[in-house]
Order: sequence, then C-alpha cells, then structure tokens
Amino acid sequence: AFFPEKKVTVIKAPFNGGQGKLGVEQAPEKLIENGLLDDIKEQGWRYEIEDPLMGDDWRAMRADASDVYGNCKRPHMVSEGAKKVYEASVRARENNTFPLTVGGDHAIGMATLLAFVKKYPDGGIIWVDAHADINTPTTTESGNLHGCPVAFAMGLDQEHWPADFDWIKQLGHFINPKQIAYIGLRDVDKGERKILRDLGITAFSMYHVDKYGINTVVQKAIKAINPSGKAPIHVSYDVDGIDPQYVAATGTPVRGGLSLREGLFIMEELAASHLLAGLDIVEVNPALGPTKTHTLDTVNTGLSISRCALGDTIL
Ligand code: 6HN
Ligand code: MN
Ligand code: MN
Ligand code: MN
Repeated sequence: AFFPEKKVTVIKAPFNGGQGKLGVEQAPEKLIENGLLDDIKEQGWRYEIEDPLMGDDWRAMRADASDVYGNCKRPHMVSEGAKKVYEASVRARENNTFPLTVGGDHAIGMATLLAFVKKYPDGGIIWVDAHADINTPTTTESGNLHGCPVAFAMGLDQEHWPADFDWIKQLGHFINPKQIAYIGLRDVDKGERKILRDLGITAFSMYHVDKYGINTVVQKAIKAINPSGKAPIHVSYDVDGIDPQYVAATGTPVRGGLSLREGLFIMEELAASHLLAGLDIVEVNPALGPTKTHTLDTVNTGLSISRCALGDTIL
C-alpha cells in the first residue's frame, strides 16, 4: 500500500488566476463546509490541512493588468500559485500522505503533476476532463492558463514560456506523454488535437465512453499508463468532465459529458485497484450555479468524487 498510515493531506488551492471567472476560489471552503473533512474521517483516514496560498494578496495580483505575456493571461500570478501548491504537494509526497488538492481552477494541475512525478518518475496520470488542458503559450486561443497545465508539466514549447515559469525548467523533470491518459474529452482545440496526435497521447473521449463503456475505458487507461500494473496513479479530476446536468456550477461546461455514475465509477475502480495515489478536484465554481440547488449538486459531486477515491464502497 502506498499510504500505510492512511493519512490525507488536504491541500487547499483557492486559486482563480488560470481563467476569467470569479468564484472558483470559494470551492475549497464550500467543500469543507459541506462535509469534506468529516467524510475523510468517517472513511477511516486521518487528515492534515495545507493552505499554501494563504497570506498572499491574490486579489492585487489578479488586478495587475501588466501581468500578460503574449497571449498568456496572468502568467506571474499562475506561476506563483502553482509554485506554492507544488511545494505543499512535494511535502505531502515526502511524508507519504495522500495529497487531496482542492481547487480552484485547473492551472494548479501543473503543480500536482510535477510533485507526483518527482516522487514517482514512472507513475501514471489520469486526467478526467471535458478539455485536454494541453494548450501551449503558442496554441492557446483564450490565453487562459487553466487550459495549459499539461503542456507546462510536459515541458512543451519551452522556448515560448514566460520567464515566470523558469522554476519548472529548473526542477529537471517533466511528465512524459506516455504516462498520462485522458477520460471524458469532448471540447479539444485544434492546436491541442495536433499535440495529442503528434505525441501519441492516450485519450478516451465521450465517443469512446459510449462505444466501449466506462469500465473498459478505465481498464484501457490504466493499462496504457501503467503497463507494469504496479505503478501509483494520480488523478486530476476537473468536475466539468461530468455532464453539466450534475455539475452546472463550473466555468467551462460542455454538454454531453459523463453521467454522474460514470464519473464516480472511475474513482471507485481506481480505489479498488489500490493504485490510486493522489487526487485533484478542480473547477467547482459555487458562484456560477444558476440556482442554489445547482450549486449544491456540483459541490456534492465534488464530495462524492472524494469519497469514492478514499474507498467508499457499499459492501
Ligand atoms: N479547464 N481549451 C479551452 C482553453 O481556453 O484553452 C478551455 C480550457 C478549459 C480548462 O476546464 O480546466
Ligand atoms: Mn513576473
Ligand atoms: Mn475542463
Ligand atoms: Mn481542466
């Protein structure tokens, strides 16, 4: 077992600099208010909380209109946030606790992935999302860096990185295209498609989920990133992978997504495999539910993802 002490490090990442909409920074508190920590305890895990973004003036950083580089919006803010989440994530890895990182927007995914491969160079990564988040500073159309974390973690297009991201180059490790698989894709930009094809990255879109069924897709994904069958697996879970009928309170919803059960099955199956070694839950935006019920549904979906990951089975 990767976590003999059954201890979770909840890393709060109330970060919103990777995209344009306010509110996503409220998610860690909302999830906690609605029982995240109680759930963890009830499932027989101990926990500690890390709050690496505390104490910095993120509002002022966000308001800094000079923080632009080419197409990229707020590179300095994103780099600072990601670096702090990276450091907290590395500490959790060193202590052999299960890092449960709660966003915030998905820009922080570059941090959790880089900390994961620092500890486990041959680990596998599953990225659940409607989007591939593999735009580079060159391909991004929106300039929103939550659409780019995989490219940063992979070291793609380094010649065009803003200098703020030099710290990533200096780590001396990136993730390898062979160690990541996507599930749930249905809104992938042109430039991203080319990158996925050129690098031969394993990607299961909603078409594949419909065609093979979610069980087969999860088995295929695990096999692709973990041929030995023994490597730890980190999941970066963007809640917009699940259909907006269950997850309306998110910044970039796309219709035709995973059913709630398909979305939870992914985590149940990974928990059952005993390979799961870390989880991010990102892009819950409590400010965006059209009604309170929608927001609560979205928050509850985030909580269910966490419970399934930590081994909530019926029998
Ligand atoms: N997310 N591909 C689009 C972009 O702006 O680059 C959408 C990115 C969404 C990012 O949902 O984490
Ligand atoms: Mn700077
Ligand atoms: Mn997404
Ligand atoms: Mn995402």
